[in-house]
Amino acid sequence: MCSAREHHPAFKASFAERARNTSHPLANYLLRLMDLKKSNLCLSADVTSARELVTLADRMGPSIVVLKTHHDLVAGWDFHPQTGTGAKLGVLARKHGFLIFEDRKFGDIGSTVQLQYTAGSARIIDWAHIVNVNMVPGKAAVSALHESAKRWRSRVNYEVKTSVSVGTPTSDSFDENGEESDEGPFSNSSLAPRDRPSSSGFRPDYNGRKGSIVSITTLTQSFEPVDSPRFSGTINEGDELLYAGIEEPPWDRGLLILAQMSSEGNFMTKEYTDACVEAAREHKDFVMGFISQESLNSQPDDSFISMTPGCQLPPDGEGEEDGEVEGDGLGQQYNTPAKLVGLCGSDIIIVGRGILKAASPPVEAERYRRKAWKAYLQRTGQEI
Ligand code: 5BU
Repeated sequence: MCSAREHHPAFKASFAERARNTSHPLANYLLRLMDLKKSNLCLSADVTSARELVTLADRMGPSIVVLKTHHDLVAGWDFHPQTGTGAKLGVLARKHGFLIFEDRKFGDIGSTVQLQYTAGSARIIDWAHIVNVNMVPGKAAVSALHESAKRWRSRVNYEVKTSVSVGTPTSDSFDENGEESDEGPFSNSSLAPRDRPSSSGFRPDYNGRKGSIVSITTLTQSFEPVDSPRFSGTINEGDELLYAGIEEPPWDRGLLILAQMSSEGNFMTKEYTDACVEAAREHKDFVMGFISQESLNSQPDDSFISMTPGCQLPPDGEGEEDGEVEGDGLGQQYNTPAKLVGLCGSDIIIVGRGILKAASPPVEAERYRRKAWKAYLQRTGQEI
């Protein structure tokens, strides 16, 4: 089911060693976190209410290194940048030591994916450390997301204070070129992502022509450095803790390229997968790895992380490690952590229903964590 990659140095290297050879700031952080927490488990938090999601993240946080979300299937997602669901997950991520991965699978032209990443109600880039891209539209989606992440990174540790005054419009208030930022045509491109004004007194239309003028709003901004995005919402005071033994994650965002899928009969050919690897090498300081069914490191200096969905264990006690696991009847196929991590060289297993549907999800998460970690130790020849 997977082509062996054991000849690549990363296959046998410990996560700590790989961290030392990885220049990507977030990949470096994640590998060190895995080593510290003895976990290579990502929980796919596919629950349908924001309340359940936040509770789940808090309960499962101790076992995982990545929390994977699909924000668009969550009812009641609160979009407030400082107190909303993304910010709450951020607090829990710092408390338990995990990264947030929004499994958004961007798959459109460059300009659209930039807007989907940085704008809209969700402003995914503000709260998700990691996102992924479906590269079917071509490599431009990767470079466009990279560009957005760089722009966001250069502004993010400045909080913007805005003061708003309303006055008479003047003709030179308009951008005659109709230039748009990656946050969208109606946004003020000079503002940091976390504190844009919600409305302005005029709106150029999409062609850059002057819109109708109601009044003109003048914004005065001052930029104040901040160390980290602090949550100021309703989570208990005591929850604002930091996971011990490692610093907070860097501001640098990471991208995973969707190189192979777990679903039966998917159309991701070898040619497509190879093109994903090529794109990753072209954007090494942004692409941290792949969603794939095996390690895709092949050139000597490749140090990409492979994260793998389609993972389940047979029930406790029934040939736990080597047993076959049936698919879900809707196209999903499953393999065990032993196979994915031990044989195929995957680094992180992504598990949803295998954990979520268990009688005790935290106990089951620990069982998955132990199995996936054992497979990693065996692969890298470390003592169990
Ligand atoms: P499961 O309950 O463990 O089957 O959930 C798997 C999750 O991983 C789910 O959120 C999928 O959307 C996601 N997934 C996947 O299953 N297979 C893939 O190839 C990719 C994502 Br990409």
